[in-house]
Amino acid sequence: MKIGIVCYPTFGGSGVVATELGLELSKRGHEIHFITYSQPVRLELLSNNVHFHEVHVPEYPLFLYQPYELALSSKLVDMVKLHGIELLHVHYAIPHAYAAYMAQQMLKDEGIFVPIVTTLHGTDITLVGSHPFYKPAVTFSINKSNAVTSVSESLKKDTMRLFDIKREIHVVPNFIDLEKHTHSFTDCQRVMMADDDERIITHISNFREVKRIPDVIKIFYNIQKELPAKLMMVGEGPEKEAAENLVEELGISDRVIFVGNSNEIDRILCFSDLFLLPSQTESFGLVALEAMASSVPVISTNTGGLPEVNEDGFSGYLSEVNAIKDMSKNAIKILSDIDTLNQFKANAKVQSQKFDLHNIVPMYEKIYEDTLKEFLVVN
Ligand code: GMT
Repeated sequence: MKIGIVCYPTFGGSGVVATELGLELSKRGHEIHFITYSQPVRLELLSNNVHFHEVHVPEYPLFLYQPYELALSSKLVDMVKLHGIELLHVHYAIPHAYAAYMAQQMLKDEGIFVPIVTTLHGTDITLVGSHPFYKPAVTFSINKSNAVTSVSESLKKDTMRLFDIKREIHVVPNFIDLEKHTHSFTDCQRVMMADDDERIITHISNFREVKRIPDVIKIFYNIQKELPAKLMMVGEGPEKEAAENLVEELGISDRVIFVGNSNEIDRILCFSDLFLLPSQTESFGLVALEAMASSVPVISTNTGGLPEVNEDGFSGYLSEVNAIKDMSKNAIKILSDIDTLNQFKANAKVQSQKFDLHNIVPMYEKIYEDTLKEFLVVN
């Protein structure tokens, strides 16, 4: 099938899922066209089956905000016509589902029929999408999509609760390529990061408020009082500067390493002992799954889709949002005894196998086939 994929091409989880999905679909014989405003960060190689088409938004002084949706809709129309794309899969409803619907209507006028599959990822529904300023447009574009998927049961429930949804939502959990996270000993450059007796704790995110970055630092502060440890802070975002200040205030600058954005997440996770994700909300927590696939147990909050990913007392622990003491205590419990740590590491790997891409990507293929069939019967 010829599939157009629209996503945010950045380090965020929705872009990562869309990119990994496109790459796996291409291996399974589909022709994939990424249509985004820049090349997705995880898309390294283009090939006969993987194409990238950039959406340009020319600047014009009259506009305070450049009309990205308009440029995206136009690009979708052009690419569908040029490459014979049979289906559009848009990730993150805002504004992708809306732009895809406009493209679909323009194409229909020319006798070309292309169904839209929309995948809801998280804040497109919760923090951003349900805001009164966006809600009517988001409701409309979800209802007008030809198939809708959400990345967790929890996100599906939130969508049904927050919007007036008139169609089925299929839950297709995020997935992981387990082979990419299976390391040989030589891949792990642990010695460069910490002494032998030190535990390495990692946090990876886009440093937005929802990630509760100060909680990460406070939990680490409590851990390092009990045992030798280092904290790796990976990513960039608005909360980073405040995080650096807090680290300095607490006098732990020599034990916290800010790495910035990285395309080598698997290498960092390879030498990590524990992952911290104390988010306010998280529809799934893809990064927790990436950690577990690298045998790294997860201390997370018990919010949104996280309990569907991280099994309490098995792959890590779940605590209430803001329960810094509880998360510190659980982290220390895992880290202070080597047998316990090794058991949790093994469990984390086992838990990640539930999300093997070989089981999940066919769920998307089935949705594409059914949607295309139904759509062509109606049109
Ligand atoms: O919604 C966001 O914050 C952005 C989005 C992204 O593009 O990174 O993250 C969401 O989608 C990810 C992939 O499905 C999920 O793993 C994240 O949990 C989810 N973020 C939130 O719900 C806060």
